[in-house]
Amino acid sequence: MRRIARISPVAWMVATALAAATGAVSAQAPSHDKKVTEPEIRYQAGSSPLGQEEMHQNINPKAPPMTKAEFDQGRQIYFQRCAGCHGVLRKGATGKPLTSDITLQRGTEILKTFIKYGSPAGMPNWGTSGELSDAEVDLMARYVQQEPPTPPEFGMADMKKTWKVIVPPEQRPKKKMNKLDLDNLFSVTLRDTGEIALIDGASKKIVNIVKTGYAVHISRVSASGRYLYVIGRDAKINLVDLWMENPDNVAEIRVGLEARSVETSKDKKYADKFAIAGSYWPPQYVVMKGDTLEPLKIQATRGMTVDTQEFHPEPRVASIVALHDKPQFIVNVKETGKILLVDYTDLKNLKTTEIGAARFLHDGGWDASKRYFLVAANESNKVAVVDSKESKLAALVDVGRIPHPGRGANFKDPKYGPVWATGHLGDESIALIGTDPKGHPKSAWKVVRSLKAQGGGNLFIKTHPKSMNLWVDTPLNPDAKIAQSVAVFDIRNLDKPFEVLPIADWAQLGEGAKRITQPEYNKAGDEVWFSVWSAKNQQSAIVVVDDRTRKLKAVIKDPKLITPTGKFNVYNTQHDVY
Ligand code: DHE
Repeated sequence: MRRIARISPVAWMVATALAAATGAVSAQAPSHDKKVTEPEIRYQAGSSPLGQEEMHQNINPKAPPMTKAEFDQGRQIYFQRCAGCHGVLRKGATGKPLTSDITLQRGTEILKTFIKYGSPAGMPNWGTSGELSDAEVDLMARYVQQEPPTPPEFGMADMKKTWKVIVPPEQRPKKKMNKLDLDNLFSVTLRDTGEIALIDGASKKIVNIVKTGYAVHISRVSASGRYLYVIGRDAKINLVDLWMENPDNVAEIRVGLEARSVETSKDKKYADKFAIAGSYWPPQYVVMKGDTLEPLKIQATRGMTVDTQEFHPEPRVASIVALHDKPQFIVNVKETGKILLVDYTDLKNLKTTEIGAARFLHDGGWDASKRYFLVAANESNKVAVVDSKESKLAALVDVGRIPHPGRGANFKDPKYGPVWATGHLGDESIALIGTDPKGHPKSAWKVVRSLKAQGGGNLFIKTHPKSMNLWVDTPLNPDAKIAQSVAVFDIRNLDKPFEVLPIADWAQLGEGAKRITQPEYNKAGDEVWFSVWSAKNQQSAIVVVDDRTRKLKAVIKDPKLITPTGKFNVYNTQHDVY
């Protein structure tokens, strides 16, 4: 029976220092002797829904004994707090490996010490902070000495068992049946209820709440603007038909046991024809029929790492983006550091170009010309630049600590010309990378300017072709004042200090975390929407700011608006406007 573990809003990086404690050195992972900042700890190790999956468990006779119930409890804690960094199979990911050959050597007492008291390498003090009881500390110290359980694979038969066409294409409207301005509709992630809210951009009213996957993550829009694809961390994809009288689900499928990314074919000849989703577990991607989600082609991503050319058993699929002028998807594979250009014209004879970039690829977006795709290799502190016309790596750019662009922000720097910008999780800098090798060759593919925002813990930045503002959130900064406000720069004069807007104060909510995240523009580019992300049992909101005056324009509050995080304006998402 698959129950999905509660996804705790703040994910922790538990076992990083566990590995530090065991002296585990792996050629694969970057050195973790650097001090891990608190925002990094708060974000990196995403909790995984795999904790609830039935898994085969080998008993290691050399390891301290555990009961079945203890295994199950240990597995849940591991997937809630450690898998995001150390991998499902504990072979290491952004964190070091925790395989039993390493952990057995250290033994229970050393492992317990690290779990209880933490370490300067950034391991939180799980015991003394009260997050884990002494009994749980002891349990985890024994658990990581056992063989890691192996979750099941998830192939075509498994996918087809979960695939449902709720409304067949032939029974769907032949034309738009509602009066909505779809270009200015927003799909809003309601993270912890497993739903999205469809909000009308003009009236700010909720049009519909649509049931989706658990711990829903992102939405993407089909080339025609008719279909919305929504993916949950549990790897469930929902297809929403925006032409229906009341837009709602028309198909769904699970593409694995854990996932984060979904995209759709944007080449003119293939508009709405295909969808693609990439999973964390199993490590693979699948191409589906765009209008029914029928799974067509599954492709594994297991393979050799770009740097040390060692086999990695679970390279997770991070961001995926579609080219607008070629029938290709760009699939970013985290642990191998490889970028795959997947040609979808002939799925039976799949052509893929594999581009070696840097490990720990995560999120990214197009430059303003939509020829270059820039993606953070976050734990490598680099941005990889893919030239989609030449199907080659154009550059690897060194940036600050843990770049996290979302899709990034494109604008014209007064001195250096067209740039793409990213913020960082691990420091307060904003890196502006020149993106115009023809017009500004001296600036191309280097950090031409580094701005200082409020602090570390940035997740998303945003601007709009019609805007003079660059917005920077810091939801994971430990200082509540910083986490509850945003910084905004004037892109006409980047030497001017940023202005801070007290977004959480404007929302006038009760007590609660109220982290401000993910600026998103409306279609006209004259409003910026911010999520005021409180805990599930506290009030959240969306604050709308007038982009020209930077004044408060509206606050959207509704009891159904629970843990809003990502917001995706249909037009801007369909056309990759950012
Ligand atoms: Fe995300 C995008 C992975 C935590 C909100 N997130 C992405 C993408 C990936 C990813 C690979 C790019 C998808 C694409 O473009 O195809 N996110 C992960 C994680 O592994 C991580 C660190 C841990 C986890 O638990 O999943 C994680 N992400 C979060 C959050 O905690 C956030 C802040 C709140 C939430 O809703 O879960 C969050 N992630 C987002 C958003 C985007 C995103 C809003 C899309 C940004 C965009 O503008 O496209």
